[in-house]
Amino acid sequence: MTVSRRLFVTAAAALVASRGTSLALAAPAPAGARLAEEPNFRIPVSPTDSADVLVAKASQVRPTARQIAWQRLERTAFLHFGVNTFTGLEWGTGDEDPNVFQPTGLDTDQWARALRDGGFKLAILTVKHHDGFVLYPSRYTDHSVASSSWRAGQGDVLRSFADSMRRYGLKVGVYISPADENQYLHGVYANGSPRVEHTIPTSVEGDERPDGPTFTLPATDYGAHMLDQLYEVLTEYGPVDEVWFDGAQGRIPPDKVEKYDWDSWYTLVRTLAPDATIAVSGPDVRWVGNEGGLARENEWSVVPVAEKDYGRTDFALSYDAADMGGRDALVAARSVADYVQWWPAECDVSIRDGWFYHADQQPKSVDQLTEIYFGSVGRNAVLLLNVPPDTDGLLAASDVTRLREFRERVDRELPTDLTTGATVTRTPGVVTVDLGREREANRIRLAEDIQHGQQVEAFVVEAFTGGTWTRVTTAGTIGASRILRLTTPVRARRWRVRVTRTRAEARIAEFGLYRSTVA
Ligand code: FUL
Repeated sequence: MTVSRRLFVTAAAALVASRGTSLALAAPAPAGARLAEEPNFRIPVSPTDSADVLVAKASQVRPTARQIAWQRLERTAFLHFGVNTFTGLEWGTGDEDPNVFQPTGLDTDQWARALRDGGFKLAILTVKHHDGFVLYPSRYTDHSVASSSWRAGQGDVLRSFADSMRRYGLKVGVYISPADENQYLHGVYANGSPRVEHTIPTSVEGDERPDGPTFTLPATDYGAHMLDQLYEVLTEYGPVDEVWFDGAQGRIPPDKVEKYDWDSWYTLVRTLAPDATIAVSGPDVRWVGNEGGLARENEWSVVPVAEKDYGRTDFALSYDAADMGGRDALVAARSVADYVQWWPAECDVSIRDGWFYHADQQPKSVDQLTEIYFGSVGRNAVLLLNVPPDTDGLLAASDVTRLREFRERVDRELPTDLTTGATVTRTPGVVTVDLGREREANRIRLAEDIQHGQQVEAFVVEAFTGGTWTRVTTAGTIGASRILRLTTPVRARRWRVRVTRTRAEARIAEFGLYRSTVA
């Protein structure tokens, strides 16, 4: 496949370049081809598909390996930190004095310890928010930590963050805001420049970077700026597991619209960070549709999607539709959907009212966080809880305590699984456990083996009491993780889950029973 020194690869393939070798990626394949190596990740639908055909197609959709790994994380954290931390704003202006950024006590190990002790497996840093201020010294902007007198312009929050997270066993995620007020003020963002081929990374005078892969990708001036920054972040800070792009526009005048070069950005990410999920303006992870941390009662990971500008996956239905992937939703979306796609939900919510730290705000209570846990992880979604560092560069003591209390509470809600060591019998659609003696339970945890898709539409949990199988509770979807709470504990030796409606063969991977010690 090598033609002289050009390497032609499908955009999803990893490109490994030896030092001193400059390799160029050919113009990216269209998004459809990009995903071709993951054939069941999405399946085309047509307006003439019947309800049964749509459901059959949805049942054939499968997650990618990186999506399966991501869904297992369950608890992930967001860290909103930047100039807004010091100006008190939620959305910055892009013309801030970089010198306002003075986190004199920055201790990212403290962040990592608190998150680890809270049960979090990955953390996403706002490397760039809408103001355009970046938390590492970038070659491509002065609106960065390097322009602050903090650490004499030598500070690098991204470096400290990435090192600390890995030291404490957390994965690393980066949020790079597509909207960029500072680049707008510099006439780069939404400047009407044509989409033409750019060589990335853009060469900079005096650049002492060792040679690495180069890309030739279509982009506007601003699109190339994003590519250059993504390149820096993804080549100089170790492996990244989640790249977070949102859809917000910041305060940029509404008539100044930059049409983002999604296909080129995705190509770069897939090549430089092949394990990274691209969320939520991305193909791998979907915004749940609210910022309250709550998934739908029945949350589907297979949903109808529309392919928008330059390969961006978008909602076929409204982002906050009450039903996103049920039979009715599939039918309602068929005239506007291009595919049914594995696009699992991420629930982002802040521990405080704002995303950035404000001294007058308080963290949510343990009860609130627990409701969020059951409403997200308990409903087939991943929790993305924001914990904002303060002006010292530390997580507030109250938040650190709350994170630990939250973890302890979840541990008490779901202590030892009573089915450990139980006799398990499986028949089609039914899993029965015999605990050996009567046990009392009031929490039930279920999971499908999502390697085989998401299939269950309805199920009932029963306990053998008084000589007969008695209904304990009933619900709809399961997916990667479903947790049900009983208001009154049930005592029984034999328990079973019986799937009552499914799209294809149901494969129950987990059926756990717990006695919460909270109530
Ligand atoms: C949104 C942003 O506009 C908010 O400021 C925040 O970063 C949230 C997580 O995403 O799109």
